[in-house]
Amino acid sequence: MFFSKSRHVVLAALGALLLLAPMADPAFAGTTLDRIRQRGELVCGVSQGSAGLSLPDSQGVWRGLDADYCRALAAAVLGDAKKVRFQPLSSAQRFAVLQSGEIDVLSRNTTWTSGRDGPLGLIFVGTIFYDGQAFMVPARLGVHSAKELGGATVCVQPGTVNEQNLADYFSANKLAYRSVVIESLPELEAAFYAGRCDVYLSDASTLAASRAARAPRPADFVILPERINKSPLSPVVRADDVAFFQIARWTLNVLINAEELGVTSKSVEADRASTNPDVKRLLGVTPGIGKAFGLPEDWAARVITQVGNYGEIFARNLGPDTPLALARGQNALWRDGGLLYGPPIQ
Ligand SMILES: N[C@@H](CCC(=O)N[C@@H](CS)C(=O)NCC(=O)O)C(=O)O
Repeated sequence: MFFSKSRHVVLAALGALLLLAPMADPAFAGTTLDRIRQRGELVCGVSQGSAGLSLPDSQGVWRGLDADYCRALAAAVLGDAKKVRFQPLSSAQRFAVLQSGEIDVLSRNTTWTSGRDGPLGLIFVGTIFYDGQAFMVPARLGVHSAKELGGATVCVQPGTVNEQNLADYFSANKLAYRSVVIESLPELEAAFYAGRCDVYLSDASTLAASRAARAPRPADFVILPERINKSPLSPVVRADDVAFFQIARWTLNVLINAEELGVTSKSVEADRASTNPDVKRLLGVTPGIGKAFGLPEDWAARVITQVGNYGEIFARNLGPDTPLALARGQNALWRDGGLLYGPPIQ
């Protein structure tokens, strides 16, 4: 009797779960765009805090290149860059949370690799920042090259490409090492700056951010010159919604094209009167860019007005006037010797 009653309870609970499942899991209800519009905000997965990329300021406002990409996408799909809910995620959590539909887009210093783009049911939007992984060490060690790191203790976060690159680099160079794996970035950084490990391995931008924001004395730490991999950072969306993927990809392309064409947040209004055919298409004065993606013709104009072009976003978050003081380097436009190249809006 007890058994059959409890079995009924279990079956009823299962039934309720099955009924609720499609509603509970937003990934299965309509298109991503519909859900964003119904909700009235874009849910964007960011890091738990990396200066220049995604980090709340003293007022709690998220700042950084990745945070601004979320704003640009919100301006594209909702017409308002402010309609973003930022969801901080650890390295290990990020893909599962996107797969489950809890967030619409992951914009979180995530390296684009074949092992992630293919099998996870996810798709990478396009490179927003060309990075490379590097080692940071205390200056007092007197180390000038990664080749001198034999026998070092290395702090590394799980769920990152850093872990594998660490093993690959040390084995290729026949160097011994010991890894200290710490999931939470604040804890990892505390361990590194307290001297519990000799080396902190991550994307060079993350290291520069950490040193500027968290080192007790930034000058006491050196980022070694070697870049041990290519680390193209890209936003990520689910692969099952191609229309949303294309909006995400062309939002990035709009930011790059706007810089190429010299259209800035300040110049958009005046540029509507431009006679340059590329500018007219970008701003929707010559129609096409709206229809192509099922958005209003002025969506790109709103993105640029509200968030700026790629160059403005870079300067605001990472450039020489910020604590990170990064040069454009590979993230300059192709015509300036960098890798950024916006496919034509036509
Ligand atoms: N780009 C690399 C590393 C990304 C990553 O998660 N880096 C760590 C620092 S080592 C980070 O940003 N953590 C922030 C956090 O956990 O909130 C990847 O995609 O695997």
